[in-house]
Amino acid sequence: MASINYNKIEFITSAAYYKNLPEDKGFEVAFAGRSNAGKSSALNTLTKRKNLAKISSKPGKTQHINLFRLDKSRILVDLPGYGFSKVNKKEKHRWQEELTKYLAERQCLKGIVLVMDIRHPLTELDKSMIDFAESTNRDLHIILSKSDKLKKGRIAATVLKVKKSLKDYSINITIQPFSSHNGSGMKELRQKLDIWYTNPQE
Ligand SMILES: Nc1nc2c(ncn2[C@@H]2O[C@H](COP(=O)(O)OP(=O)(O)O)[C@@H](O)[C@H]2O)c(=O)[nH]1
Ligand SMILES: [Mg+2]
Repeated sequence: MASINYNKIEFITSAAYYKNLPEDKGFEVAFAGRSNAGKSSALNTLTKRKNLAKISSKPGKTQHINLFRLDKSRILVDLPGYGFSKVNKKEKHRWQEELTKYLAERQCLKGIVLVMDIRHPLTELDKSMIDFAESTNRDLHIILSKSDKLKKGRIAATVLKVKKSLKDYSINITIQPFSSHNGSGMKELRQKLDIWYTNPQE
C-alpha cells in the first residue's frame, strides 16, 4: 500500500453550512470529538504542523467544518468540537443540523476519527455521536487521547473497557490509545487513515 504523506497538507475552506462544501468526490476522513478532547492537537501531530487546526484557548470557538487537502483526491475534515457550553443555542442547533446532513449524505466520507480524552471516555455526547455514526452506517476509529496522563496498566484497562461497551454496535469500530505529547499511537492512527484513504468501504 502506498503510504500517504500527511505533512503535505493545505487548507481548502471553512464552511458553516453543508451546502457550501466542495463537490462530494474523492476520499474524506473526518475528525470529531468533544471540545478539549485533544482533536486539534491530534491533527497537528499527525500533520506535523504547529497550528494547522488552531489549538484554541477558547474551545469550540469555531463552529465551522474545516477542510484540508492531502493530495488531489484525499481530504481531511476537522469537525467542530461538541459540548462547549458557551456556544449559543441557535448556533448549536444549526451545527447539529449541518452535522446530521454531513454524516447522512456525504458519499466521499470514508470514516470518522472520534477523539475522546482517555480519562473521560464515552460522555453522553460521545455516545450520541457513536449512535449517529451507527445510524448513518459510518466506520469509526476512536483515539483515546492524552494517554501520557495515565500509566500503562490504566491505559490498557480503559481501552478494554471502551471496547467492551461498544461491542454491540453494528458498525466497524476500532479503538487505540493516543498521545499528542509523546507521539504514542501515531503509527496506528496513520495505518487506519491509510486504509480509509486507499481502500474505502464500498
Ligand atoms: N497531556 C496531554 N495534553 C493534551 C494532549 N492533547 C491535547 N492536550 C491538551 O488538552 C487541551 C485541549 O487540546 P486541543 O487539542 O485544543 O483540544 P480540542 O478542543 O479537542 O481541539 C490543551 O490544553 C492541550 O494542550 C495530549 O496528548 N496529552
Ligand atoms: Mg480544537
